[in-house]
Amino acid sequence: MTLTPGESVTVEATDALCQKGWTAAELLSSPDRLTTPLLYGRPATWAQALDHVAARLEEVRAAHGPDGVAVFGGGGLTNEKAYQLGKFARVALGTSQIDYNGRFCMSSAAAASIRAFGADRGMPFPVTDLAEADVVLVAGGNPAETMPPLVRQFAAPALIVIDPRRTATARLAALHLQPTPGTDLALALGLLHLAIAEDAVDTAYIGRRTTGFDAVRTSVSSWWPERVERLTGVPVAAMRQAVQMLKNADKAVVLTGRGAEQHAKGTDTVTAFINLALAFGLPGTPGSGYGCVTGQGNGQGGREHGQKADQLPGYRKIDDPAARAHVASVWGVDPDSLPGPGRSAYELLDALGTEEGPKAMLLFGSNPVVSAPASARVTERLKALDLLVVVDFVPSETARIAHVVLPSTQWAEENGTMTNLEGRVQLRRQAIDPPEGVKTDLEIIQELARRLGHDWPAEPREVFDELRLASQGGTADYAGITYERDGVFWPCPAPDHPGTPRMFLDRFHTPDGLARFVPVEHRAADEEADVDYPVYFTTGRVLAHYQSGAQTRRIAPLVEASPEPYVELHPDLAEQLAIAAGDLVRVSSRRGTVEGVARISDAIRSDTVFMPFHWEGANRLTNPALDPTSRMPEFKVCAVKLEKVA
Ligand SMILES: Nc1nc2c(c(=O)[nH]1)N[C@H]1C(S)=C(S)[C@@H](COP(=O)(O)OP(=O)(O)OC[C@H]3O[C@@H](n4cnc5c(=O)[nH]c(N)nc54)[C@H](O)[C@@H]3O)O[C@H]1N2
Ligand SMILES: Nc1nc2c(c(=O)[nH]1)N[C@H]1C(S)=C(S)[C@@H](COP(=O)(O)OP(=O)(O)OC[C@H]3O[C@@H](n4cnc5c(=O)[nH]c(N)nc54)[C@H](O)[C@@H]3O)O[C@H]1N2
Ligand SMILES: [Mo]
Repeated sequence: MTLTPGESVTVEATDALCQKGWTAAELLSSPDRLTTPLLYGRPATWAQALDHVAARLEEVRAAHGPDGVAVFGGGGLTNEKAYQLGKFARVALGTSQIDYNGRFCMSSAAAASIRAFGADRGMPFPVTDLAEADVVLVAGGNPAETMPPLVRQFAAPALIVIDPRRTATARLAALHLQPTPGTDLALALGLLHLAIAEDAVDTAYIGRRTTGFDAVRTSVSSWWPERVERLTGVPVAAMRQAVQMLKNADKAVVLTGRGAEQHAKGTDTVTAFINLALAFGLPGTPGSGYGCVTGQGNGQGGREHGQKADQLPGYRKIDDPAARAHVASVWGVDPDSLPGPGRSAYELLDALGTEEGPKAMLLFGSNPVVSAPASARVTERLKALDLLVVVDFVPSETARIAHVVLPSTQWAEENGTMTNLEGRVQLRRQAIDPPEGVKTDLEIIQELARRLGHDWPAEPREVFDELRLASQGGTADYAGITYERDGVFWPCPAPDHPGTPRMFLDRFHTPDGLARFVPVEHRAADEEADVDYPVYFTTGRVLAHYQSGAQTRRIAPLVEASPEPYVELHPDLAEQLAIAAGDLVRVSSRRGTVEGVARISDAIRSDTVFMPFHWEGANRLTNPALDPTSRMPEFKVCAVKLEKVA
């Protein structure tokens, strides 16, 4: 069967997609598969490539110090790889300069959850709870296209979807709120204002389980519905309906996706939605809650084991002396030798090759030439490096500009664990033999570490057992999880502990056990539409394409894939600009220009255009302005102008 993106995404169709029963070999086959190391574009032996990399790393370290070398990871890596990469950076290289693409993914939601609950586990309850809820509010997520199996949980609850586009998910909704990109924070403040005004909040829960409500109540008092309507474009009646739905629900869930999170005020926006959820008494209540719909194969586990500049394994903070002492003891090093925190992902990429910045970088599991904001600038920085080493299984756009490319195995060719969006640790077993000539990421790290004087295992189970020790006593405690105990929810501190499907039932992860209301203020997008760049630009995903691999990783033949990049715009805007469906359109921002084919649709606001980010180009336009807390770039809103290409 074939699915068409948009209307036809239904529970039945996504079930069929999930149950199609493709073999791993069918899913993995790629004509572009890399099977030989490449040294300056030429095939080389593994010994030549690894010796060269190790020697160059030593040179850079000698000339510029340990921070001269950077490491960049990804949320697609297994837990074992993410852990070993963090250890490799801190111990073998001694560098503080490590970060990963999760910074571009859900870091705002993680920061907001930690601020409110003292801990972040994406969805702190099983996804099956969603099916039991009466109402699910989805702010800035399009799971019908990005998480099709989740749609099965949406059959019963009434959905409220907040998205500037009437997406496949919005079409399943009882209520669709369609704000201008970048205005969700005002919308959430307005919803809370209304909930308080209409006496819809759960005062007993607020008194028993939270602190800080009074300051939040005061902070939303000036966010009258009419003011919010003017700012967001969402009618007052629709806001009232949303509040009524939440008020009447016995069980309700608030979810955020990248649409609400990928903003220079993403942390505060998610905080405003968490405040709303707390006001209705949802977090830590069985069957209800707040959750972030985490992306990537291991988006959850990827953030827990120390790939992030400010973190150590167990979701520990690198500037916490007790955390440093524990992890250093597992690693057999002096706590004072652990470097960091270092730069965040975009700040790291933007510093590459500069006087103060790293001169060499090892990259595992990301393709920043396509996926980083202001990508033309980032590409220049990558090209300015003395040494760029990319480990991948296909020649990504970033691999194509690397000095050294090391070919690795991919998922079904190796064992490893992944932690899913609800915090369950799952063993992904090897299903097929890798092609001749490739090594696993763990073997590559082992070989490089050996050349730098360390003898480390490359067997996933051995690495996992060390990770268990390193995580022991941390927030994400894996100590009791083993390769034999598949599907356990963390925290799980001991082998006889059942794991924790629902967090926060008795207390939140804060010193006093209470959740914190945090007052936040709305502000405009970093770059507002103006006379020169009069249209809002937003980006995201479509069902048929996966991440930065529009060319190499489409899920065709399952779904109808677009052969070329496109721009979605409203008929009114198209008419004003004399653009017809199928015309080639040039879209420009202050940072660059991209071309795409016009798709005209009344599903999008007339002040906004949308472009999938799967193709190289959309990110030439995006704004790298960063959230002050999470350091998340403003992927979801900037200002552009459009013209038809003659
Ligand atoms: N098919 C497919 N599935 C995927 C992926 C993929 O590439 N392809 N990637 C995976 C990954 S890594 C992730 S992180 C998840 C992401 O999953 P989602 O968060 O669902 O994905 P996005 O399409 O990035 O953004 C969701 C929606 O945000 C809307 N949006 C844009 N700007 C705003 C705004 O200012 N406010 C609001 N409220 N909404 C806005 C967009 O119109 C879009 O429909 O998907 C995962 N699943
Ligand atoms: N404009 C805009 N930009 C965005 C987004 C957006 O919504 N809009 N979304 C952001 C988000 S949420 C994300 S997650 C990022 C994603 O963007 P990237 O960080 O670039 O991630 P991928 O496109 O998944 O690329 C992963 C690369 O690693 C390789 N790879 C996969 N698994 C492994 C492995 O196990 N080992 C090794 N060595 N390599 C592996 C793949 O072949 C691929 O080349 O993009 C971000 N950029
Ligand atoms: Mo992501």
